[in-house]
Amino acid sequence: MSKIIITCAVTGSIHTPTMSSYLPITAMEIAEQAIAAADAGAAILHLHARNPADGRPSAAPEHFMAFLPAIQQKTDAILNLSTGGSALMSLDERLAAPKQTEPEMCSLNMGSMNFALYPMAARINDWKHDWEKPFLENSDDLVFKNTPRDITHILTELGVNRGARFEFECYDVGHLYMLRHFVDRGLVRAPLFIQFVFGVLGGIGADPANLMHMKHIADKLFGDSYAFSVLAAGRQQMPMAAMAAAMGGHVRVGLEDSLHIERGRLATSNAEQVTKIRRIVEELGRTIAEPAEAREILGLKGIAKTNF
Ligand code: KMH
Ligand code: ZN
Repeated sequence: MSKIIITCAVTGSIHTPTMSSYLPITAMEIAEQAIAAADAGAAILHLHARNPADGRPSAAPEHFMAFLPAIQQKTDAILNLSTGGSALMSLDERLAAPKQTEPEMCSLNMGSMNFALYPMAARINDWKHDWEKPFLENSDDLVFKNTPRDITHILTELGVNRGARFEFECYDVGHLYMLRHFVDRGLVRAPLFIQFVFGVLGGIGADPANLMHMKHIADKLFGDSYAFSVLAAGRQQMPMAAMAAAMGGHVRVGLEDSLHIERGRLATSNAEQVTKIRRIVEELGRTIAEPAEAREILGLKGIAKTNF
């Protein structure tokens, strides 16, 4: 089995400040936690920005630029910018920072879908900020829009024109077929890095049988021209990542996907989750990839060609 790439998704746009005081919000918090996660073994840092005033998800280039240089000065980890942003943002908003900063890697969501966060609101009474409750509750009538035209635009603007490679986020089996369609159109080339995403309400559930099936279909569609990684949102984060590691896949952890380190206990940092999954994968006999090795596996253009 090849070396295992640990991705850490540091803050995301799903969780809100009330849910955990450990969720990084300001540029300094995001940078500190990202650097510590890299030091703990994450080769890829998957990054979103937030408005430091109230923790609201942001895609503003100035919010990204407040932490990207600071992180890259302290680590050679691969900085992977989200193009998903949050479902409330327009595609232009989502792409402003990656277009300007030209990262080595970006996420790319392979289909439009429901992205229902509202069950999380039911568990909270006291909110830190006014925006949080409606943000979560209104996800019952929100489409996370990633049409074939959107995907084509991202592949062209960031991939063809700026040399980025992608973390293809596949939340269901149909998204694998959409990815194959883009391979057939010549807009996507090997080696593919496919993130199997489990446990988002609107996508496939976090169930071992579903991981087997996603892998089975990906094997059929992409043969040996792809590598897979697994993220599971919520409490199945670690078990599903461990299963991926045992199957020869890569893993993603981080507070974007789960706020917990174990049942009933909040993770105190992203690094704590990275340390835990590193311990699990090493106990399984696998070796983690350093950033340089991950760049080689993924065929990235290198830090020198970024613009931050
Ligand atoms: N939050 C994850 C479930 C993106 O940033 O493009 C998916 C994600 C999407 O990371
Ligand atoms: Zn993300």
